[in-house]
Amino acid sequence: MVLLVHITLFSGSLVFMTGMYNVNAWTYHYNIDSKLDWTAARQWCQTHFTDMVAIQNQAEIAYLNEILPFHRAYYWIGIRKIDGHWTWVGTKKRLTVEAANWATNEPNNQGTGEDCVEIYIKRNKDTAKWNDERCSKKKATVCYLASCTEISCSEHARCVETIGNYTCQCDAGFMGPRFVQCQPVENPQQGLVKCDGAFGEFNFNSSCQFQCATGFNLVGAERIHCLTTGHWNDTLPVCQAVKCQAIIDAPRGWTMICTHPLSMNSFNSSCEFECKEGFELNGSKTTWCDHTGHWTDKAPTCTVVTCNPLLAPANSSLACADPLGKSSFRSSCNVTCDEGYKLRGRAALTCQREGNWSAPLPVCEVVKCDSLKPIANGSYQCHDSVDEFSYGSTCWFKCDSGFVHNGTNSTHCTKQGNWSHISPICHAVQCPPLSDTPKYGSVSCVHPLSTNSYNSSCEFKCEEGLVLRGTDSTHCDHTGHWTNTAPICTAVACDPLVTPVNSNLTCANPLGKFSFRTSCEVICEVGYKLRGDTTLNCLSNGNWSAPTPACKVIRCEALESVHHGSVHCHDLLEEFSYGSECWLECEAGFTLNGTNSTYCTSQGKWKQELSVCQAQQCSSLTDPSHGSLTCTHPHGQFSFGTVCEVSCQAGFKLHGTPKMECLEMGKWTDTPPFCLAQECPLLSAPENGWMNCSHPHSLFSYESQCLLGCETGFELTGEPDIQCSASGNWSQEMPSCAVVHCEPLWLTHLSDLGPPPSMNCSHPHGNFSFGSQCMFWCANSHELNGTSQLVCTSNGYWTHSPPICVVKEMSVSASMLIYAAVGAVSSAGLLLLGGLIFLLTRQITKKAHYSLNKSSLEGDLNLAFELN
Ligand SMILES: *[C@@H]1O[C@H](CO)[C@@H](O)[C@H](O)[C@H]1NC(C)=O
Ligand SMILES: *[C@@H]1O[C@H](CO)[C@@H](O)[C@H](O)[C@H]1NC(C)=O
Ligand SMILES: *[C@@H]1O[C@H](CO)[C@@H](O)[C@H](O)[C@H]1NC(C)=O
Ligand SMILES: *[C@@H]1O[C@H](CO)[C@@H](O)[C@H](O)[C@H]1NC(C)=O
Ligand SMILES: *[C@@H]1O[C@H](CO)[C@@H](O)[C@H](O)[C@H]1NC(C)=O
Ligand SMILES: CC(=O)N[C@H]1CO[C@H](CO)[C@@H](O)[C@@H]1O
Repeated sequence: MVLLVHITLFSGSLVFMTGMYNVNAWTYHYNIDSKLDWTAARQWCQTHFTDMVAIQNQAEIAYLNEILPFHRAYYWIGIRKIDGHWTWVGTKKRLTVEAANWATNEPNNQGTGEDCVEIYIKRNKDTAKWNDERCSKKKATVCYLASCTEISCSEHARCVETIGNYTCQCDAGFMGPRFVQCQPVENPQQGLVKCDGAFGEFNFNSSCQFQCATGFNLVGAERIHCLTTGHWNDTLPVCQAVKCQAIIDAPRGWTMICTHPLSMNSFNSSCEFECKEGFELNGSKTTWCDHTGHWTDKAPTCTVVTCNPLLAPANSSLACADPLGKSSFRSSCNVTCDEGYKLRGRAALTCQREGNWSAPLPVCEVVKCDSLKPIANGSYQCHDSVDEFSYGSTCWFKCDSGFVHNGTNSTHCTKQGNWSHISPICHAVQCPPLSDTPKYGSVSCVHPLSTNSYNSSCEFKCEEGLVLRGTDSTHCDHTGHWTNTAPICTAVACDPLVTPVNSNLTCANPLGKFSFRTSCEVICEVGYKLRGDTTLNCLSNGNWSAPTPACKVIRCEALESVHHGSVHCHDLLEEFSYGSECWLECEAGFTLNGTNSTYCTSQGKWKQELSVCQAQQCSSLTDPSHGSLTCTHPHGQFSFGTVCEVSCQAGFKLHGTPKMECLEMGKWTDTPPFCLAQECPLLSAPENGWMNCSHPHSLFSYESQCLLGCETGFELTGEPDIQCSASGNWSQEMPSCAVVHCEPLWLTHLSDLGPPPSMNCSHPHGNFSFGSQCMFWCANSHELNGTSQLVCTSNGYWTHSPPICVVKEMSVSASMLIYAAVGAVSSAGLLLLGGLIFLLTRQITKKAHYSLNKSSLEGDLNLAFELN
């Protein structure tokens, strides 16, 4: 018999972070009716419930001890020895020391095969403790029914059974409905991080993998994991630039400039090398720390710069100092030339930092003497040991025939470049000076070389008129002697001279009386002049230079008679000759201008020129205004004999004598006349008008012009302007001002009209003219239709149309008045002809023209007034 005891302990409440869920609690079930071995017991539990009891804590033990009834064989529980270890069969977990609840001295494994465990429920000793027993023993069974089901807890949570309750425990890394989160991770400097996980980046169970850029090493963990605690399992790694070994720069002769963009001597650091002055870099100029931590290039070395080795130039010696090495930077050399040689270029050379010498290699040239100039009248010959005219050359001199020298015969070029002796000069061989030049003769010599020396030659000549006796030339020969001696000269004679009349003769005779070179002078007496040459010379041909001269009296120019005058003279020798005196006299009406006498001088010229006779001068005249002057001038402008006549322009009249003459004493016969404008009759303004005049010359005379006008109500008869003509007449009759006329009024009565109105008019200037005023009235039974008063205006119209008379309070349509008017123009014309007298009067009476025949109406009258 199986007794199933169902114990419901309590309804559990599971608390999640977000809420509470009511679930059924787990339950314990036991079987005390049938005792079963351990395997059967477990089978029973598994068949009817979940499994054998698995003790989890002391509370549970105490609880079981309390609720289970006592049984002599006690109860199996779900622990068994497997492979020598006590193991919970439900979970297959080993029993831990802490969880063990063994009775005293248990497990003792009495006998063998005590591999199963019982619990002493309600035992006196060791109650609720455990004991190991053989599994084949039969005992009571205690089972449990799990309250946890698959749906008890959500994903990532474990359902934990408790007594009468269960708990949902989140799996590690989970927290209620969320994930545990770690601090987000960012890319490290110069690196990359890649994070992922089943539950999302940076969440529990995610991991991050780090990687560094080229040239950087990762320092720290390559991968980190997000722990259930929300922390990363390791610190964040960093990327560190790869390091290169520092370059040792001590004694290698260069300087280095490095840049370290990342850190000292690390990836991307670079260095530049430079050698000292005069040194050359061997190797790379730059190096760079690459991503592997090595410098791309080794540090270079510096070697001294060398110049091309020098060889001593020809004829010299070379001495060098080499502080840094043979023919290297700072080496200096000196070139010294051998004796007799001269340096061209620089003697001192230094090797410069670029590897070149400071100057080109000099050369030693042989010392030169000036080249010898050719010797005049001589020659030389040289022997040269090195070069022409240079150190070691020797030359010998020689003069041409007829020449000698007084120096050394030879010279040589010294090491200083000078000749040991100067070149000699070859002088021509000298003759003695010529001692005897001929008297009255001359010597002319040619000295091609020097005075009186070899090749000089002389020619002898006698003066003109002298004759040579002997040889005429001589020559200096190469022995220094003249070939001939000098000759002698003799003179010729002319004919003797006779003294001319009225003169004196004086002669000079250097070579004898009247012979060659005699010179005679002829001088005339006062008042006489020489004709011919004054000096006569005896020429070399025996003739006189000119014929014998004569003395003649001095004459002046003959004086001719003068216009309007006469000349008189007194003579000393002859007429108009030296000593003659003359004077001038003028006719009446003429006067002398200047001196009146003169005389003939010894030069044959008149002392003064005789003046002329000039006509007497009158005052000069000009054209009068508005006139002109016409003159005749027989002896000059406005002078004795001039006649002038004045005439006036048109419109002007002459006043005075028109003709004038200039008299003998320089006075005019009359005063000059003048021209006055022609006068017109005087004018005055017309009656009832005005006048405005302009007078260009004088009042109301030629070219005066007047503008005329009338007062209001008057009209001008004629043109408004009037001019004074050249003949002294006005251009028209003087116009007058006539009054303006209105149409005369008279009344007519047509048969079917009423009586005409009565009228009384006043006429201040004339009938029905400017200023006339008419009054109208009607008979008792009638009254006026229209105005009672009409006035004649300045423009010749009435102020209104005339009125008519109509029957009082009766229609006047049946009756009609006709007013007739005669043309105002024709009546005005008649009035003028009548000379301001009102001739034609037409009385207007009540009855006079009551009936007019039809023809007269049509011919002269209008049927109705046309008033404007
Ligand atoms: C069930 O367990 C939870 C959490 O362990 C607790 O808060 C609750 O009170 C328990 N319920 C009972 C009925 O003991
Ligand atoms: C290293 O140098 C190179 C070339 O100059 C440049 O392109 C690169 O960005 C540098 N790297 C770093 C990390 O500075
Ligand atoms: C006359 O004429 C002159 C010049 O034309 C003018 O200045 C002046 O006013 C005039 N006088 C009259 C009264 O019209
Ligand atoms: C016309 O008028 C004048 C002046 O007013 C008056 O003397 C005269 O008597 C009048 N004549 C008639 C016929 O009324
Ligand atoms: C006066 O005359 C006008 C026309 O001239 C006419 O129209 C008017 O009727 C007349 N008046 C009377 C009272 O007759
Ligand atoms: C609790 C959980 O899901 N853990 C997983 C974490 O990630 C590894 C693989 O990376 C899995 O094997 C675990 O099961």
